[in-house]
Amino acid sequence: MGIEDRLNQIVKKDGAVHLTLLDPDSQQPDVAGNMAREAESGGTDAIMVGGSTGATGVVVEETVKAIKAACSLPVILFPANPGGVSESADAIFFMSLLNSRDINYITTSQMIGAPLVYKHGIEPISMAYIVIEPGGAAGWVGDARLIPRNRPKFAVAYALAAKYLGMHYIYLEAGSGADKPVPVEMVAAVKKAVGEETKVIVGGGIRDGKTARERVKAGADMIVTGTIVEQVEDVRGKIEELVSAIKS
Ligand code: 1GP
Repeated sequence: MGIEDRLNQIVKKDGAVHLTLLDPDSQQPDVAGNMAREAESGGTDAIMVGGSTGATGVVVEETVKAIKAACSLPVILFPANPGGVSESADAIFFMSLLNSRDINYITTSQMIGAPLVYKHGIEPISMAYIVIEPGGAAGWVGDARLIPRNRPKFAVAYALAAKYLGMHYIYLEAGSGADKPVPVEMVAAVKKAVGEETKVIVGGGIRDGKTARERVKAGADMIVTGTIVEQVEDVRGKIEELVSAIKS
């Protein structure tokens, strides 16, 4: 079974998926491996690998290899550009930053990276990336026309456009380390519009079980946490808190 089918089955069975994001630019590969092992024992469903700056080439490849050696979870690439493609990963969020002003982030990087994905046999998971205020590094680097927090309609319109273009996943991103996560009203409006089949991922600024649960209750199918995992000493305990809060 492919990774996308596996994630969708977990959504069906448990009500939601938890994804742990590790930025290869934030720690050495062996440390990332240890964090992934702890996250696995805490119950996370897969490891995402990527970052807005400094997450390219050898550093990505070595981080993916260390994670694969340390745990049995699928590794999904979350690249900012074609340099974020690693041949050792299981899958890639093959994404387009729909609200970018820069065509590089909408189709050009995808055109450059697609032959690599094909060559290495990495499973592509088609995903729309929509950046919401405050947007963080992803918003700045990706030159996003940030969706205002009080305009769920704009997020819905992008999400519907993504669905009609054939994208399977919609990622609502508030930006890594955001002081405010994506508003629950926006998550609810997007999920209502796109329906059950199109999966909604929410990330950016989620630090505790309650915040994660509120977004799952509103309709998020998958929750991404990165920064908090890098900050806590007890990675396993933090992941357990998040996972138990979102799984039914
Ligand atoms: C960033 O949405 C992810 O791309 C995760 O955000 O680092 O705030 O958990 P945090």
